[in-house]
Amino acid sequence: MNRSSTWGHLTRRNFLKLGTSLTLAAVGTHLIPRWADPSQTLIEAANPQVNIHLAATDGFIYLPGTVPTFHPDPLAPAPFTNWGFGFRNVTGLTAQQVQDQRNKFQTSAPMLAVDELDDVRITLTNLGLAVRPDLTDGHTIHFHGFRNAIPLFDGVPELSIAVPTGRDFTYFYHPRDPGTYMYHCHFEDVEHVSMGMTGIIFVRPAQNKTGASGGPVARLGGNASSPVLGYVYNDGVAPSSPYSTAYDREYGMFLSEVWAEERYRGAHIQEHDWSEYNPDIWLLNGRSYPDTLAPNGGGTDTMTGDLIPPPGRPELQYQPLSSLVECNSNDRVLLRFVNLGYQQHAMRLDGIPMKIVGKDATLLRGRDGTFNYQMTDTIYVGPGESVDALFVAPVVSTQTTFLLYNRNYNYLHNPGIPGLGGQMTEIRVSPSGIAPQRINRTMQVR
Ligand SMILES: [Cu+2]
Repeated sequence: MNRSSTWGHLTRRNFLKLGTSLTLAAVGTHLIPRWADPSQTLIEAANPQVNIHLAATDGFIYLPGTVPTFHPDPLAPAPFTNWGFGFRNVTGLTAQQVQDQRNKFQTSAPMLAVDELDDVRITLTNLGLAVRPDLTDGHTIHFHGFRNAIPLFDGVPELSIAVPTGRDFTYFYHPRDPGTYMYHCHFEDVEHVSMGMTGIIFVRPAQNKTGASGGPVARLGGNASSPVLGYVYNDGVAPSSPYSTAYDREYGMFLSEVWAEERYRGAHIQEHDWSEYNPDIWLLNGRSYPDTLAPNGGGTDTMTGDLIPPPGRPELQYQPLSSLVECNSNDRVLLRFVNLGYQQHAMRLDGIPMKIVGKDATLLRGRDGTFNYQMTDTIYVGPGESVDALFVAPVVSTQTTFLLYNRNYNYLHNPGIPGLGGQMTEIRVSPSGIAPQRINRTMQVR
């Protein structure tokens, strides 16, 4: 029998054609007009558009201390000490300025903040690796924890695409779940994450724009005179409630580690063995103590597109994120912890209790509505996890310093240097009105 010529009086080919036509007729009225439907345009216009442009490349950073053979790396031009990979915020730069950022990565990556229901487009440009042009690695953006990702925009190259050297790709997200997330490159991800292609992304709740239970619209929701800077989640309660997630100040705390041997061997075209992972330097927002206390970088130079170093600290040019927390008595302070290293960390704040209100971009509230917040002096955060913790600054009569530090003392030093280093920063509480009203002092992009 000729398989292609007879299915009764219908050829197989014609049967398939008919099936396709019927299927299109059935669903086409839903599919095709979707693109032309004016209501879609209205919905699109109602969602604020956020366009972010990131570049991925390599470069050099400064880390203190000495690890024999491996750190500082003699390949690093003064005042820098270690090679790495990372992202840069190049939003609004000219094409030439973007190209000029090759070999000028930033760590940790730019902190990104978007609003619930924003239409978020992040264009990633791969500028290549200046130190290892023999490596043709792609790069991607993986929005870790994002609940409604589709493979195309999930940044896992085995399942979708990666961005080759010299090319761009635009990722699209429509975030519906507020909270603290992270993003990282997923290409050769053990290496690219370890090399520094990691950062924090927040999704701010719709409650910022609406208030809740008679509470005010937040300043981050557009009410410039609001006493509330923002809400961590859509908590549905008044700011006076003990269950409110309202806050006056906001700080990201990004935890990672550096294994100096890996950085060195990569730069010098040598092999390393991941099973020997043995980090030497522990970082908060890309710096180790006491550099964690140095001010933020000065933003982007509009002429060159280069990062402006913190005042008097040229070696921190590519580590622009301070971890110093400054606040006034009775301020409600939000700490957004993210860990994208490879070790579990326990961050202790002596003298001020913290209230954990969210974990992994989820408000700690049961299905029956019961709030399950936790009071603690120690934040446990594993690799790939986030924790949202609020504290109320104690009433002080003179400026008082509290320490936020890794409870594992092995992570509280810089290699070869006596004394404290590593994952530690200070919380400086001033009497009311003294600390400058620095909000979002670690924020680099809206
Ligand atoms: Cu990468």
